[in-house]
Amino acid sequence: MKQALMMMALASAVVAGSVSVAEAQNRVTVRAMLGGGNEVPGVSAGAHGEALVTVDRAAGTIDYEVNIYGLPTGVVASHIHSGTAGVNGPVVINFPIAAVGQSGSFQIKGSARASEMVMRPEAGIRSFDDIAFAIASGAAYVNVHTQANPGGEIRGQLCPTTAAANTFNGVALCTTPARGQ
Ligand SMILES: [Cu+2]
Repeated sequence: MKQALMMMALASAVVAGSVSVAEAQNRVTVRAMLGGGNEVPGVSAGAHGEALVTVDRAAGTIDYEVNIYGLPTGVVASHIHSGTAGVNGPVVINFPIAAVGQSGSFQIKGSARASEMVMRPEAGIRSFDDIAFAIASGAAYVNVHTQANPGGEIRGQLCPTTAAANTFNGVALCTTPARGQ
């Protein structure tokens, strides 16, 4: 009896383990530190920010939270663009801006589904998964456009913490320290 209970406990632990592995393979969270120096060409206006983006392939969603600090002029748009560090690329996700023209410190937060994303075949972006893999591997960036710098005032490359943190395919074109490191 005792042995049977142990076997049951072991079996449920194995099931629980396989569920969490499946979830990990479907979900990747990446961060970006946003600054004017990351723009191409660079901008020195003093604002900065941080973005947290979670790609969930099972749910078909990309959740984003962008904290912006000390923006001197009003925001006009913010996006995720396809492109590696140092390269400008096309918009793939347009963040709805609740208060266009807002300056200072504020947050942009939301969730996008595939139907709200922009496919860019010319940049190799033809599907939700193409966007998911670009974000998870460091081939996408967050950009904040303002009245003073409509081409982009602060930018941050979305990077996994390590190559292993990109559980989609293990590719990391850049890495960024986890919070607290
Ligand atoms: Cu943009």
